[in-house]
Amino acid sequence: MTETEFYVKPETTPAMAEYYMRLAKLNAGPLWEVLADLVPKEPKTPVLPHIWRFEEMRPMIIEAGALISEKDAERRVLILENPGIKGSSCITETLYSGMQLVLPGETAPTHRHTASALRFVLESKGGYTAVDGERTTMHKGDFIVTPSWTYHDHGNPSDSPVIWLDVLDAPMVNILETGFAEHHPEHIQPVTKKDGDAQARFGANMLPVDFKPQRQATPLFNYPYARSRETLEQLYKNGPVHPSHGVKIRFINPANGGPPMPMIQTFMQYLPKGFRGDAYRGTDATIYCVVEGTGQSVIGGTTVRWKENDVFVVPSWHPVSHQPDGEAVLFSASDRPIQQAFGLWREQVPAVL
Ligand code: 1HN
Repeated sequence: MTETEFYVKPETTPAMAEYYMRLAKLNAGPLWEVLADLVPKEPKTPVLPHIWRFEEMRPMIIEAGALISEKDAERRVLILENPGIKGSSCITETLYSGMQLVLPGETAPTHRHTASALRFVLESKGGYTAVDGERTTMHKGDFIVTPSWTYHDHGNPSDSPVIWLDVLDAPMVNILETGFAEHHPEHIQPVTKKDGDAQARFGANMLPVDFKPQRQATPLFNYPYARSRETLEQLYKNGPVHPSHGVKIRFINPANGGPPMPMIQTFMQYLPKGFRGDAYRGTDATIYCVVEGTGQSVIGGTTVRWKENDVFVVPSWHPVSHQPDGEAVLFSASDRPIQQAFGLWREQVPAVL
């Protein structure tokens, strides 16, 4: 017989139950009753595979635009809460995600917090986000980083709504009880650098000669889609195509080759026309955002059909296989750096079902 659990708890007799009640009064309990949950044979998660469809979410966030201003809300965001962990404000056990709207003419107050954030741009004809005195113009598909404890604010001087996906490591920061936050003395922080400054300094495989990292996160804070898309295209032409991933790249901190933020790794993958991905699984629960194309992914037996700007979640250790209708591009983010830092991360390629 194959072992289905690492440990199977024995029957609870009435005498044991009565004993547990007395034990509970001492704020103590029997390990043998909970060992299978505490030390699972393989990852157990309440997190469910789920998809948030942009065609349903977009009208809702636009509606929020009529109910509250970005200024009054601090940030006008619809939380994407995983249905398996209701009430948590989390999309996975360690990550938070939401959809943010900045309407034409609006600004969001400058603040900073210990949680790190990323913005993945869904819709923008000229919104900006500012980090540490530099504004970067947002374009669809751009991946933008707001490192821990850096002042940031957003604005939309264009005449169309700006919508992006936020991902923060706030749940993890809070598990560690290390959350701090404060406002900048000014609503809009002073602009001290030119748009593109970080790109020129850190985005060309070169560093200023005396550069000394001031933080663990990337000094390059916008990774423009034009460049990621071009890279994927070139790599597809040159091959090979991975049987599970298609052509997949990870974003890095150019100063050390590590992840862009200490606790979040991000990726982008190109799935060519006709691609039928092999099942893959990893221990890092992953948030996907569809950048281009339509298709479907099978997540541990659940099939989700997706379109541009849809967001879906693959829980820890759930096999996933991607099948685009034509060509497609997916962005993704996970807590892999945390798992790797402690020697916990595992993957199975291809995943045996
Ligand atoms: C935050 O600061 C932003 O700066 C967005 O845009 C979402 C969710 C939780 C905590 C802080 C932002 C956030 C957030």
